[in-house]
Amino acid sequence: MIQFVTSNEGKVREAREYLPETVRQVNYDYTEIQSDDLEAIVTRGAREAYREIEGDEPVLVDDTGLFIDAFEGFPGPYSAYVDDTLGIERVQKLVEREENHRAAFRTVLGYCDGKTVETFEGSLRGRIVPPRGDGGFGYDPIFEHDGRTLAELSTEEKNAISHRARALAAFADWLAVQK
Ligand code: ITT
Ligand code: NA
Repeated sequence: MIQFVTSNEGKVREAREYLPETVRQVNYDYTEIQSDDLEAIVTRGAREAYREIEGDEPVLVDDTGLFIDAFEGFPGPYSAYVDDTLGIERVQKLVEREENHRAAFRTVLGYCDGKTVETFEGSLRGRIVPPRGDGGFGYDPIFEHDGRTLAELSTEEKNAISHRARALAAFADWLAVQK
């Protein structure tokens, strides 16, 4: 069993489809240190969550950012704040005024089982477009990859290509050789 420490149900849905292990969602608000380094954020977060959550089941945390080329990678680690304040439609309108609409999603997973802390990374390139589709979550409606926005994909289709799926794949491979 793995305790996925996140408030985001979309992340949990994707992880459940991907991992052979049972995934339990745990709401614990670990400290997200002010950093532009997702690895540092999840390494600290996974350690803290493991220490603070009762029991000794391993924990997994996920920090994801949208990195927009024209804005030198902004909002990146501040993507949740920008989603909550500006909102994705306004982000898209700002990008529309730029020549370059390209962007990348990047996910870093942090795993801690008390003995070791490991991180796993995945990314996906695409471009920012006016919102389309009603699947997915977060920035998915404005992120187009291969002609479709991620909100136009089923969970299964998103899992075949996404930043999170690539990180989950690396994690699953690592877990498999630990056994
Ligand atoms: P937790 O920290 O509780 O896990 P969160 O939603 O705050 O949940 P992040 O900080 O990692 O998670 O997410 C940053 C923002 O990016 C936030 O607005 C998410 O909705 C969004 N996001 C994360 N993964 C995404 C994905 O696969 N597709 C689209 N948007 C995503
Ligand atoms: Na977060």
